Amino acid sequence: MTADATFPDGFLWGAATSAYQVEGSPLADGAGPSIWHRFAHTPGRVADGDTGDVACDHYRRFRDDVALMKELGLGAYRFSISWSRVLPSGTGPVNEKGLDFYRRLVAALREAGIRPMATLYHWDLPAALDDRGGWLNPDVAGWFSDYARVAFRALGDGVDLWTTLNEPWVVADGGYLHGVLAPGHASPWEAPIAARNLLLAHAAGVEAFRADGKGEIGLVVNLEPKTPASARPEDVAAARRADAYMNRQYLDPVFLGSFPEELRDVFGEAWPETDPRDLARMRAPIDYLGVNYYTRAVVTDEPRAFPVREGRVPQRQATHTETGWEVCADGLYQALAWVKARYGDVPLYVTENGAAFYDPPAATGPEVEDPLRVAYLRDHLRAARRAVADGVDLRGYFAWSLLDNLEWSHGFRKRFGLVHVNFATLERTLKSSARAYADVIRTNGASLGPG
Ligand code: IFM
Repeated sequence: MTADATFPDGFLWGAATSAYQVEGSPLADGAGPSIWHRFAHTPGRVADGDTGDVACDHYRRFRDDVALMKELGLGAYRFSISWSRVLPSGTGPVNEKGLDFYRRLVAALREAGIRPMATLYHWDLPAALDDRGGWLNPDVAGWFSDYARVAFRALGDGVDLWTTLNEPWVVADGGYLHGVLAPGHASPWEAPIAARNLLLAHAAGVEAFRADGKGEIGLVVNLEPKTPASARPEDVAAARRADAYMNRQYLDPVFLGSFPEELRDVFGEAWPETDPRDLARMRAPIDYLGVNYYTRAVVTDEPRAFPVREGRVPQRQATHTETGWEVCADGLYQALAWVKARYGDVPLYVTENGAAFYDPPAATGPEVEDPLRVAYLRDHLRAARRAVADGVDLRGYFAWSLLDNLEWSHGFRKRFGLVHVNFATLERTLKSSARAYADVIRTNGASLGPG
């Protein structure tokens, strides 16, 4: 395939969201609170005091949103299920009304000819489970697989692409090492424990799927190529540590059955010994890997950046997004090629890719012009196409995000959507990036031109 050709036949074109970021009505119909509900309602945790109480009101407007997806020609929609809607206390009685929301969503998607891709965990642990230790409690793997089984049984006829966890690295790093995301702990002792329990929960979910699920199941990780800023041994070592911490900490156990050695250096005494039986469990075979890609890092040794000692060298000539991330489309190519080189021919999806750029709070015309996002999308899709041309088994691409939504601790200010949301009126307006993406989908990539 030449780099100006279309994507392979059957390539899945989608867009993604997650429950707490878009749904709103977090306690409706018998749902229990999640850690994000609790975190967002704690003063000072989320910018501007924003919460997911209303968010995009997708819980009540999902039919309109599915109509928008159809208008754009999406072949798939990646969403997440809120655990505490389904099991308000995390374990125990099932809340059928909570499940009904997802039954209705899946039916509407099927009806529109859009394939549902469901993520079981996108950061919103039931608060009742956090009260029992959350991701630090070794029982969490069992709690997760019980919940997963409920979801597989209730939605398995409509959903054939499942994901256990979204970005376990962020859960442990933001939630347990740095405390900037729920549940807001900051402890190098807790982070490796949370990471192991996430991996064990993932594996238990896969095991439950093999007994009770239909279709395919995979894991979604966020990858960031780490390039040393210089040939200095200190910078080279820092880039290796950063790569081990972010990229290999989750994938080595899943694909190779081991943890990267560098993590002992990163965590020192806080790095626990691993039971070989746990490592064997974590290696449960998956059907695909989802890669979320946003940026890369040029790394220098920074002893004050405890515990990874990763300094990031700003690339002053590059464009940066509103979240401060360098735009580097080639990093997507590198991430995909790296997975193939290190772990073999795993079927891959880009499950998230996108950018927050400044868009106005209210649309003033029939469409919101977002030229930077149009260019971002074009360049990253070209990079994905080059990866396919070079033999990467990439089966689909999901833009992050379908809608502007609650960007976690940043609140509603950081807009990633292809579709603009006016958070005062909840009105949806297509951005020019949505139109450009619809063209890509319609032409299976040919509209990207050569490159
Ligand atoms: O909004 C998040 C999403 O929930 C997980 N991946 C990264 C996105 C942008 O920060």
